[in-house]
Amino acid sequence: MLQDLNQQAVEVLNGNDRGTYTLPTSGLYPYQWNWDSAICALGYSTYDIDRAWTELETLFAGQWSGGMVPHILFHESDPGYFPGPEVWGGRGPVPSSGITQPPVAISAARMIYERAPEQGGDRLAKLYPSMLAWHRWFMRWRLDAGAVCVSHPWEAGRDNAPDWDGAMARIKPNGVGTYQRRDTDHVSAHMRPSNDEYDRYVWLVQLGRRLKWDEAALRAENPFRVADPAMTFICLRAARDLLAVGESCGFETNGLRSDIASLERGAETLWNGAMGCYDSRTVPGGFTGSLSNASFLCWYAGLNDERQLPELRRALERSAYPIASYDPDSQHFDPVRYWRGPTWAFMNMLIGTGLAEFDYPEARILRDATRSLISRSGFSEYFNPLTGDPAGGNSFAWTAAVWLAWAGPTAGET
Ligand code: 2M8
Repeated sequence: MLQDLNQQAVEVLNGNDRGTYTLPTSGLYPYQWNWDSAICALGYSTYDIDRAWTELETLFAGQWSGGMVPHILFHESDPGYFPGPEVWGGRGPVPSSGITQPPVAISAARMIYERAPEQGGDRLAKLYPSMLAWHRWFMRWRLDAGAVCVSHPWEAGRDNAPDWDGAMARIKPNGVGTYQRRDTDHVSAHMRPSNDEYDRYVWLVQLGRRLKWDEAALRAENPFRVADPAMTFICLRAARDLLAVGESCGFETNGLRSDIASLERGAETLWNGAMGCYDSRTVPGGFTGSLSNASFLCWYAGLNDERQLPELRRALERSAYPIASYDPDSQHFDPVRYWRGPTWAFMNMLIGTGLAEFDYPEARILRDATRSLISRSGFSEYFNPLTGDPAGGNSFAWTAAVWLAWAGPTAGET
């Protein structure tokens, strides 16, 4: 039965494969998304190393001249998605959005290389300068006291997390005009962001386009800036991974040590002592009061932080199908509305990977819980943490990749 799921996972991944990149799921998301691709590459690496590298190479083919790697690459036009390339007006080598996503791809490159160094050495060497340029772009444009900020909820990837509510309320989406959402053609509206949120998402895209995605101009005019624990922790791990492969392969590593030290100091600015968790911080402003699945990525970042353990243990017990993307005891929790509560298998994998590296038994508990969840409810986009029911889109590439790379029985012991 679990072996059948291996086969099904390969089918889901291959079914979304467009040859050189992978759709998150056809219909709802008909393009290449940045951190989805990184997770898919890890899935491919369990049975096709060459295809795993190709996924990352296609992603970096969309890199802008300043180093930014876009969050969506619009390889082939598809009217089923809004906002498409004509709304974004990206200015890179491939039609794209104008914002990025957390750089899981950098850490994925290291993992795939280490899985089969003899098949990946040349490909890693070619990608490394592009990965370093992306890291430096974050350091140049996104830091606040060393923590990494997001400039749009879509840049965080945790689109409608309550973390952004305060910063979103600053936006008055006047003049956004009429547009047609396409996401609710595919998924029930009660599982998706609200129309008020969508107006603000689109308003921010229009602002970026008007400013030609000039980061300096956006820095001055964009009212949305939030230091995000997921972005900070993922950038911190990416920087450590660049340093590790750079040193072992003899690549340039200038500045990486001091960048790591800055990011570590930045992570500390996200520790909300009153809540006992890593929290987002609105800039300017303060803590957002958010205990989320992002709070538990400190171990993934290489920070063995025992202060975060009590809430982790509570999160593992509090819902039957952990880890909820937002604290179930918060008034903002909603078990099916996307990033306001549902469990995301790939976030569990990142959290579990970090926990395993520090030998915490919770790594195994989380992996086993994710295995049961996927066995019960399939390769859905996300899951209700209280009932385990599938939610969002189905036949989802990253959930299948998580099964192959981490949660399934052949993925190796943690
Ligand atoms: C979701 O985000 C996109 C916008 O980027 C959307 O709702 O249209 C998020 O879950 C994001 O993290 C993910 O990368 C993307 C594709 O799976 O979908």
